[in-house]
Amino acid sequence: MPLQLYAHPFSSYCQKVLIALYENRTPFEMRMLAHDDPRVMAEFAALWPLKRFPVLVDGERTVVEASIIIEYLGLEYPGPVALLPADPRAALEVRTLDRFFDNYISTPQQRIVYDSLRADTERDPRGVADARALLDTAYRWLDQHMAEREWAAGERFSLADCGAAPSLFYADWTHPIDPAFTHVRAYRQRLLARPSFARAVDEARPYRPLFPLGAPDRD
Ligand SMILES: N[C@@H](CCC(=O)N[C@@H](CS)C(=O)NCC(=O)O)C(=O)O
Repeated sequence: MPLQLYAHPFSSYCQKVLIALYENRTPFEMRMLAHDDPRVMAEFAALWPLKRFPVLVDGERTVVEASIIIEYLGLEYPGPVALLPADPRAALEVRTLDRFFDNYISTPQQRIVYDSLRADTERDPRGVADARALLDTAYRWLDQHMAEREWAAGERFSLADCGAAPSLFYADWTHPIDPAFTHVRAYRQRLLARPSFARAVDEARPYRPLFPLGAPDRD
């Protein structure tokens, strides 16, 4: 049975895993999450009651959390691109950067988007302001961090870049990266040029009208 990925092409955390799958040309079957397909939605809810996607199914095994899925793929289905270095200390650096993109770029970005979906009476202006301030601080830190490196953890494309690509992509749509942060903007462009992410972005293009804040007319 092929690997099955319960996912949606427009989701940032799904794109994170798709990048890893595409980097290593790992075969898998997409179980597309769509509200007009209750059978897939029910399978997904039964697999992971927390209902956060993506979810990977490998035979009897269910793997959740994008970073863990990518680590699992590296262990069970290794390919030419090792997304975690074999050296445990180098791997710590990669995992640190991966946490940075999830916690300090993706999380505040999602907070702003989810807030926009609420009724006016349930909005959380303080939470949104905090999220925007956190993104500004994270962009500033990342700009210095990326000043002299090609990829987030150094010379090699890694798990951290899988997370960075969609999180910076949507964060810039949600809370534009100041032009002064030239290194962050250049890094975002390098990520967009990476074939694995370019493919994920292309596959998600038809869903842009779904972006709650209104997708800009650019990548
Ligand atoms: N910590 C999870 C986060 C996954 C996540 O937030 N996925 C979003 C889609 S990008 C989701 O499930 N959203 C549905 C919801 O929040 O109810 C991971 O790393 O996989």
